[in-house]
Amino acid sequence: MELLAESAENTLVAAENRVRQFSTPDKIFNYFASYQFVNKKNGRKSMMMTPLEFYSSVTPDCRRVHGVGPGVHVEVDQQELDDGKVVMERSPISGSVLNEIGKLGLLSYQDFCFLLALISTPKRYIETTFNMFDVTGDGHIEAKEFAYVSTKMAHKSGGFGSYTDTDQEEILASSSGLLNYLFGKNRDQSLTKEKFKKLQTDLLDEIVQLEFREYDTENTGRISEADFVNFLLKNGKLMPKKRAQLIKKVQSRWPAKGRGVSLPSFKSFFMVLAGGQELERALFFLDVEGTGVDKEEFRKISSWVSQTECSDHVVELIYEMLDDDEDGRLYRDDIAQILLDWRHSRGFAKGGIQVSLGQLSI
Ligand SMILES: [Ca+2]
Ligand SMILES: [Ca+2]
Repeated sequence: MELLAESAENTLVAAENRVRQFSTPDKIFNYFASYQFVNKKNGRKSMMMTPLEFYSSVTPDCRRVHGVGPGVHVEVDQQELDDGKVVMERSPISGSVLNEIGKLGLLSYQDFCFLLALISTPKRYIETTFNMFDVTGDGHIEAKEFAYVSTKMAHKSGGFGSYTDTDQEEILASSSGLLNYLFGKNRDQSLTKEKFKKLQTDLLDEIVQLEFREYDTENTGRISEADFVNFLLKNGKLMPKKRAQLIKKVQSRWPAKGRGVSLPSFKSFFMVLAGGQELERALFFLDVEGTGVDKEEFRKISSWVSQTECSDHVVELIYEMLDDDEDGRLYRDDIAQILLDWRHSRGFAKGGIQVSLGQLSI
């Protein structure tokens, strides 16, 4: 029986991985959102998700919360929300920002697009992102500016967001937990650059911790080297046989009682991967002679991309996996595909702020 349940869950996990990887953001949102908010005043209905459903929608292999699928939802109205009748799964992380937002309401599609953009934009460019929202350039994002830009950003079927007065009224009056969190229920608070940056940091911290706990089920603070390989290669185009080989290789170097990977090391490499093409570009830059980069150079690049110290052990692991010819050097091609797959598997490639400068894009 248990085996059967497990294989059913594996099938579901694989199906959800495909949704995250191949669907457009609106379809991803509809798949994971389990509520339909009914506005009793005008009869309008809109899909909404819980903060943990947001986590699930950007985390491949997620088993904490599963999507309900398109067209499946529970109807709620403002009264029911205010009365606390919506029972949401809560995040186990202490000081959880997802729970803080959840206490104030659900997430709309615009919220989803915004949060996705926030976590998939490299920290180095967060000020640029802030400036995009601060339309008036006075150093504060007001609720109106937020509504305007997030609607423009939201991908809608039939083209990107258009924006009308009705949209603005709807959004500002909506029960969005994120708007309540950022601008207060009366929409009279504004968002400073500091608060904006803090939101990105807090969100990423929590999402990374939640994902780490998917492996570290007993909350020991470490995961095995093999789990780290799984985390890196999730959904990659790598053949299952090749993946199994890599895991075996890593396991034989660091057997069950190996050192393991700590949460800070995991987090710092998550940031490297989330940094878009930064790592690839930096590798290319340092490797103009085409001789590859050694471990120390790789560690330096990774630390600089993630803006945190990348651990020696993680670098050892990466080389164990990817340095096929064992010359102690990695080339751009050794890592480019993994990086790309990793971002695609969580929809980051669709959500990040895109900036381009001539032929260069981030
Ligand atoms: Ca402003
Ligand atoms: Ca090599």
